[in-house]
Amino acid sequence: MHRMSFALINPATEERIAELEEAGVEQTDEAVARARAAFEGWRNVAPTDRARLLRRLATLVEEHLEELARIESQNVGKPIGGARAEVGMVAQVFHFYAGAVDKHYGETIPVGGGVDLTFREPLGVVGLIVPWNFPLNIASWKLGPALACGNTVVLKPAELTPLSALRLAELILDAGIPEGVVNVVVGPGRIVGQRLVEHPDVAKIGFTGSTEVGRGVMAGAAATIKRVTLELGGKSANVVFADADLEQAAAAAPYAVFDNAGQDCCARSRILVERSAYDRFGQLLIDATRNVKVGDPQDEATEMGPLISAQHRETVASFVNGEPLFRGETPLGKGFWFPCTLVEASNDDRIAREEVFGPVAALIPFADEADAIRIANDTPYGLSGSIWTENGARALRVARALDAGVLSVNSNSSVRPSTPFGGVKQSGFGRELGMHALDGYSEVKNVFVAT
Ligand code: TXE
Repeated sequence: MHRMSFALINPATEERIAELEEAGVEQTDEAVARARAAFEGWRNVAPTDRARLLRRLATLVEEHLEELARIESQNVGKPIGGARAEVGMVAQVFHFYAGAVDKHYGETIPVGGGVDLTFREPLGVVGLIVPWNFPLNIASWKLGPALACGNTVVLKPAELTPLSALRLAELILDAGIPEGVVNVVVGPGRIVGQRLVEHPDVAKIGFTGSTEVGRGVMAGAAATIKRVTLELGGKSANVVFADADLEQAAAAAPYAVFDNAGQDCCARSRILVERSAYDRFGQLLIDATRNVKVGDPQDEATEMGPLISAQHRETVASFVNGEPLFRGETPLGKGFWFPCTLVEASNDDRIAREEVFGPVAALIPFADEADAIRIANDTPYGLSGSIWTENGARALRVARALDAGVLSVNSNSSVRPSTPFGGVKQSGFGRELGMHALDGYSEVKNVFVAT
């Protein structure tokens, strides 16, 4: 069968960086069959050996950090410094799950007439579907726990950004992980992704992407009662109280939105500010945003690169109508650039309701603590968020009241290898990272033995 080829573009230069052949249903089925064939072997590898192989993979990622960071930077348009940090996290994630292999075990439960045991069994072949914004990172969040639990994998990277996953697949073999345990299939979501969702031999789909496609994945998975973990969109709030360290909050706020050019599911793209501090914070925020260094991703000083594609830039642009509060500068010439943009909004405006996935933040005033909670929760999403206050009791009160899976107080940070990550409401369900992710890649089996 003739296979289509497609070109990959560097979003900062619009240059072609690679040409690949597109896989279809047939290649997807072959990959599932290979993963299926490798499953019995992999699940029976002694836990200490499985841990050793994952640790070796983590070390190989560290040894190839610069190369992987360059690939990611060119393919996604990420600033090189940020790309290095992301690849560093990938290594940490594999280290973490190497350590988790022999720490995730069953129980004995007191019952009458015998002994009752639980086992943590792998699911089988899992399909991992990954987006283009953090290609290698998000792949590792799924691969780590999937492999630690003894599953085999078919990984589908996003069509626009498959290069780092293909290089990782080579490192996985170099680490000594047997052939067939991890299979990478590069092709369109509606063909390869869809086939994984429908395939009767795939036990679970770990999906990160848009809420719209996630809805289809969940519906498609129903036919074979597949397990799904969905990490979807967000419209997270950055809640700034007047009693916060406003300088610190304003200095951090741009990076909570403009990091990865806003193409971040955790972007705190609604900045809620207590009315009594609104003018002062607004000015500090404009000053901080003006300082964000936008430009060549290969330049060590660059903090923000271009958007992923021309098409995506059009979508982002459609959100900004009229004169914004602030619009930054971008390089001229080639590249899918979009400036850092701040707009004043009400929570009912489109800009405050839909995920922009670009460097655009909406500033929204609130009256008091109750009003802040009401506005922050008035969204179909519930992924992340930040709370800025010097009042510790208030920080905890508001953290408990917000509908979100991941919150930070006086910080923007959302992800660490050891802590659970995921959403509530239409941001999805299931947890990645930390020990919690292992629950999504294993099933509890109960065995009663009559004595
Ligand atoms: O996502 P898609 P896209 C949001 C963000 C962005 C928008 C569109 O707002 O602007 O989604 O991005 C695969 N069955 N997020 O179009 O389409 C696809 O090939 C199975 C938020 O890139 O959801 C890719 O591998 N799989 C988000 C993955 O799904 C399918 C991250 C995600 O692509 C499929 C990305 C199908 N029918 C986008 N169709 C976040 N929360 O981080 C596509 N795919």
